[in-house]
Amino acid sequence: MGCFPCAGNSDKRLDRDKTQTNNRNRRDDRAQSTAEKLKSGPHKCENPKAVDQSSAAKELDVRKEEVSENGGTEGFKARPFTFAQLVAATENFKSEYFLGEGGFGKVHRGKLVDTGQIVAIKQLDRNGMQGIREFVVEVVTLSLADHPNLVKLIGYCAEGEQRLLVYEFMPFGSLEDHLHGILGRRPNMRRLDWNTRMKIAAGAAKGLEYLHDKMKPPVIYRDLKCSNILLDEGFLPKLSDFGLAKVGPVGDKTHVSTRVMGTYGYCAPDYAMTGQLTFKSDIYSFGVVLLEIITGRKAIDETRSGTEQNLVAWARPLFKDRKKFPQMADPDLEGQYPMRGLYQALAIAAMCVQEHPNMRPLIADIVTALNYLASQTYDPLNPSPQTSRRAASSKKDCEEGPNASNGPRGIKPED
Ligand code: ACK
Repeated sequence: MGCFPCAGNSDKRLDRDKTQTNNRNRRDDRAQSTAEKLKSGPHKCENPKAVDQSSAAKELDVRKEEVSENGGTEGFKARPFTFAQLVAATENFKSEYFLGEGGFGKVHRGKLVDTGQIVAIKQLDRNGMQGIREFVVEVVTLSLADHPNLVKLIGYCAEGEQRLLVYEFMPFGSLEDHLHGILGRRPNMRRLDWNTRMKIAAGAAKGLEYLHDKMKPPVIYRDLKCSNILLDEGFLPKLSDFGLAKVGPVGDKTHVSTRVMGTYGYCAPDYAMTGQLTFKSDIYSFGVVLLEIITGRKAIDETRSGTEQNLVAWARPLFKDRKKFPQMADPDLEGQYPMRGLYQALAIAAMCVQEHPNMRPLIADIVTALNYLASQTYDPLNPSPQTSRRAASSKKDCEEGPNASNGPRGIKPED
């Protein structure tokens, strides 16, 4: 197969005004239907709304005990809230505190009355049982996780029909906002510079590394995308929205069989086709995010024509022609990036979005490579002769593009 097919649907989350768009509809039921068209077989798409309600409810019952006991489970740190406390924190979900809408439901900024802490409160959309399952997964996953690159879950509310999650507030919004949305266009908000982009990429990779390599049991994120990378002060990135997370394969298993979920444009083609979820599915999504960071293009952009609509489909032929690498840099960078750094970042992205999952690198190697890139601070006023854009038009630098054998510290695809 060629690149992942992208039959004309896009992630439409452009800015806060458009966040009413329901992510659930976008999530890869589309990838699933595309995959189904290609391969009708055992992995039939279920309608998320038709998720087995009794099993979701059962799961909730089991988990609710863990959740409502608060502390009964080792490492469990989230705190229970009453609905009244969250109504008070948001002044009854005042519209001016509305931050946006994700796959799970609406998100409001709030201030906890007892501690004064500013928080983000996500309210489960009660129409979908899928949301209830996501609620449980998110509470359990985030309660057990503790890493500076994962958004902190402060608490939850499971009262009557109400399901809400309370997070630390991320004042700089999402990476999506900055790359493609209104924040990036605001006159008082500067475009992300190269150094910040590399720091964000390295931080997001560290969050993913924590899920894959440090959590016990390891977790596959399954929904890595720019709108799920939230930014703290200083542009510290944190992964959020763990509703689709899955415990990774254990023992000698290589994959988990699931129904295909995720977001169109970010979903690995192998996972979309087979329903077999692996850690490498996340690596593909990470590659798409990294490409967005470098190019400023969206994973799916319906305003573009033909193969340009799908970022990976657009990038693949360019990866083969190193003279074209500078064309891939975000025009908003206005040429202010280190050419060698651009090549190396593209090399990492190219490896991540390879079609064959085994050829994609491990997250630990990506972290090492991106840490190196993030440490190479680029000064546009004083670009070093070796890394400046002009110097890099030399043959030598061109030979260090994505097709060169190694990226920083020799990142290699898995054997
Ligand atoms: O892209 P945004 O500005 O960042 O709009 C979305 C919206 O809520 C739906 O997900 C925002 N959001 C989610 N969680 C948080 C958080 N912890 N802090 C700040 N904003 C958040 C997200």
